[in-house]
Amino acid sequence: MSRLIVVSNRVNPPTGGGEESVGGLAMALAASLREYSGIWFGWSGKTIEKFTGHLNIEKTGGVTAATVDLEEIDLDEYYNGYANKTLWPLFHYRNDLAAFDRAFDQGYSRVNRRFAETLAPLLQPDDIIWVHDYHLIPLARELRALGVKNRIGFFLHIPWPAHQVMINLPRHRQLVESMFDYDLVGFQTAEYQHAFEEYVLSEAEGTMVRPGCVKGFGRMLEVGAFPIGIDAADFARMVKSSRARRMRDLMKAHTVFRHLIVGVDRLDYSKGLEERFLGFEHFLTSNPDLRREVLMLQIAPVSREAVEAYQEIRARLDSLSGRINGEFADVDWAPLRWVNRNYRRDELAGIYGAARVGLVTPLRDGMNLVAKEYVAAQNPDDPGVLILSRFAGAARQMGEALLVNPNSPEEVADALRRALGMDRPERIRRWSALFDTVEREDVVGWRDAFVSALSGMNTKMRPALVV
Ligand code: GDG
Repeated sequence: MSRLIVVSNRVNPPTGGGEESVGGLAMALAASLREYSGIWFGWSGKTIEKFTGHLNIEKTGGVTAATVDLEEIDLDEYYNGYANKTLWPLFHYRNDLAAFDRAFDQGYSRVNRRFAETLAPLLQPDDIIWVHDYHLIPLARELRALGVKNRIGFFLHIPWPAHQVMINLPRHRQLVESMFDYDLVGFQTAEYQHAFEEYVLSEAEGTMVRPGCVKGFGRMLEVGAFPIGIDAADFARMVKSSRARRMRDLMKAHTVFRHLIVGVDRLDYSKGLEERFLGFEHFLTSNPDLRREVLMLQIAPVSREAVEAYQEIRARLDSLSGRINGEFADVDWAPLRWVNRNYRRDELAGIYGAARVGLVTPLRDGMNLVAKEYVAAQNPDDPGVLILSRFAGAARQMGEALLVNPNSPEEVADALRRALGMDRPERIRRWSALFDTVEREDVVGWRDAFVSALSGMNTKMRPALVV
């Protein structure tokens, strides 16, 4: 039997204290590895003056973490540079924000090579390697160059853009060709998978060998859609915890006679926060009768602060929230609470549980786990309503939500009005269907589907040994 080696940019094993780091990928991987006790390899989050390739090995919460420190310049060029100033905006259709800088490109290749050189000596012949996300697209190529013959899979957590968007990337062929060194490439939805296939057909002399197998650059590659889920069982446990209950009671006490509308997102331009605020403003303007019956809470812990676009969005939202409160607030009420703090997961569960509406309106999102967490936190007898962007991968699985175009303030405002007026039987009917999906298609199912497709067998893997 094989060991499972998970590779991602950051390694954040759970601390067990509920204070895990923010971000969908970290949540999902921690949950994936807990059961396998596998090895999680990646960057430590620390920098050193000169890269040594020294491995820090630590066992936390049932997960063996093997991490390396990177140099400051690696962070600038690879993490803040190519990953977050080039690929992230481009893959989220923000070509206007994408920086194309040769130094970023070189830093990206260098760090992928460093990761490969550090990881390769740890590998045993029958290990299965699962690489995650846009930071590490060429990792398999680097590993193959070192003679690694293991099965290697890749999962992209963010959207794969349409062909015409993708070709804005200088040297896009080189990047995509490197993906053919994987045995399996997974996407969040069939739509992203098809966009990838279309790229290969148009740009790489490609053909479809059969559904799920594409030929390009003269080589074959298995591809598939593996929609990620949340750790539904763990979330259900957390919803019942005393901290979650206390938070829910606190929020309820703060919103007596009012409905709470909640948004929870990393502070990121892809999450559509400005458009969401404008939609809420439109709702307040066009529904004077409902105005004083609502309170919107937007939690948005800051992220990627070293990237200018992220500093700018915060300033714009500060001013927009000031304008909305300035216009509508009264002596005893302000419509919008805008908070940049990071909350514990159990507290978030309590906040979701107190909210009559979950407002999840990204402009583009690979999946969006907040939508699933909101559903998982509802009281089955009196659930809230999920308003979800059509452009989140989650919309493909969550058709019983109120689906909206996040760019349209009218649609967002109409959906808010509809959600607030929805009777209990309809809320229960929609929520039950959503909850069913969230529970059935959870993170464990996602992991098992990907790993068994990659390994070509359904057997459970043996726990990894500490190296
Ligand atoms: C990427 C893709 C894809 C948020 N605020 C706090 C907090 N969070 C947690 C949420 C949720 C996670 O962060 C965010 O996950 P998302 O899926 O919504 O978004 P990304 O971070 O952009 O994740 C995304 C995901 O990868 C997985 O594949 O779904 O499309 O962009 O779990 O609860 N957690 C805590 N405090 C906060 O204040 N503890």
